[in-house]
Order: sequence, then structure tokens, then C-alpha cells
Amino acid sequence: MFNKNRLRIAMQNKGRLSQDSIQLLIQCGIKINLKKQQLISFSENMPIDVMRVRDDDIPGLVMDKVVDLGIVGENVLQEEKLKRQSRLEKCFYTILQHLDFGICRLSLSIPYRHKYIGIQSFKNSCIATSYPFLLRKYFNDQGINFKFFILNGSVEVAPGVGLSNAICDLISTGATLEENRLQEVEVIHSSRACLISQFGGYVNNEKIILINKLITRIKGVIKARG
Ligand code: PRT
Ligand code: ZN
Repeated sequence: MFNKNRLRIAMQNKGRLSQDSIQLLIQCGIKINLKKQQLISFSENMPIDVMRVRDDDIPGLVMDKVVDLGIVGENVLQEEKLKRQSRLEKCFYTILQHLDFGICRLSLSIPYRHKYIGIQSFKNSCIATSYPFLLRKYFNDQGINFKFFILNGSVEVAPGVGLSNAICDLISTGATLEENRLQEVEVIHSSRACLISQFGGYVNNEKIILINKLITRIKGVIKARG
């Protein structure tokens, strides 16, 4: 069980952000014995507990005040924010610190063989994505009608098998696009991992002191890594 007096941090269990998130805490001097199957781990030298979950659950755990802090990609954070706003659910949070990993962009890509003539090319087209809310906001802001198809993995194969005309997916090196003969044509959101907290409402002064200490250390680690 979580002890409410200890600082609770949620981070990704298995995936692209997990090793970097753990490494960051270690470099901040937090001694933590992470066991593979364990959802919650406890620091031995600081009043900090770590909860390891799927990245999609992290913004909600922070917004619902289950944990104090979370390490998550801005892409996942923004998607959850738009989802909650569309349902008139609460979505209070603060980005305390942008981090130096998880850097990627959410982009629109189309097959190589199609000539891109600007954003109007997407009018009434079908776009496969795992980020329907970010995608919808982008096209609503531009006043363009489109259809979307939600895929939670292997989005890049959708145009090749005739599921969609285009995709809206994360890119870091561009190798996956190349393998699937797709070209990136518009960046709709730039992202990196960030440390987020609950919005205000801290009654526990010791937690505020600890959070500030952690942020100072994180800043130091990022600076030292250059
Ligand atoms: O299981 P869980 O839900 O926790 O994990 P997940 O499978 O949803 O996410 P995961 O581990 O793949 O990614 C976690 C976070 O890492 C994302 O939310 C981003 O914030 C960040 N990130 C950074 C990326 C990438 N770079 C990235 N390249 N997430 C995914 N990709 C994928 C992309 O979807 C595509 O399939 O990598 C492929 C493209 O990579 P390149 O290098 O070929 O361009
Ligand atoms: Zn996920």
C-alpha cells in the first residue's frame, strides 16, 4: 500500500521511456530496488515510492491525484487532456520540467507515390492514428473535414493494406516510415518526456520541499548530460 506521506511517482513500466525514467531517478541519487513484477517499489534513502504502469495511464493517475508526479510523453499527456476536455472531466496538471529523452513528433504521412499539394489534400481522406483527439484538434483548427481510423499499433501499415489514405503517428528517426514507403508531410505536435504534477492543492509542505529538491537535481542531471 502507498503511504500518503511519501512522494508517489508514476512512470512507464515497459517501453521506450522506462529505462530513461529509471536512469533519471538513479542519477538524482534516489536508491530504488525495482523488481520486474512489482507495481510499486520503495526508495531506501528517500521518502519516494515509484508506481510502474502503462504510459497511457500516467496522466490520469496524476490528474486524479492517485500519484503526486508522473513521467510521460507530452503526446500522451495532450491526448488525455483533449479526451478529458471533450467529456467535461477534470484535467488539472502542471508540467514541472521538460526532460531530455523521449523526443519525437506526431506527424501526418502519406505514401511516397502520392504527390503532396498541401494540407487541403487531406480533405475527406481517411487517416489511421492512435491519437484521434490531437488529430481532430489539428484539422478542426484548420477547418478541414476528414475521417479517422483508430489503430493502437502498427499504424504505418494501414495505407499499404488499404485501411487508410494517410497516417498520423509518432516519428523519431524516420526509419519506420521509410520501411513502409511513407513520406512525412506535416508535423502536428512536437513531444518529449516531461515531469508532471497534480495542479496545486499540496497540503503537505514536506512534499513540496522534496519536489523542489527533485526538480533541482533533475535540472542538474540534464545540464551535466549536456
Ligand atoms: O505499453 P505502453 O502503453 O506503456 O507503451 P506504448 O507501446 O504505448 O509506448 P512506447 O513504449 O512505444 O512509447 C512510449 C513513449 O515514447 C511515446 O508515447 C512517446 O512519448 C515516446 N516515443 C519517442 C516514441 C517514439 N519516440 C517512437 N518512435 N513512441 C513511439 N515511437 C514509435 C512510433 O509509433 C513508430 O511506430 O516508433 C516508430 C517510429 O520510430 P522511428 O525511429 O522509425 O521514426
Ligand atoms: Zn501506451
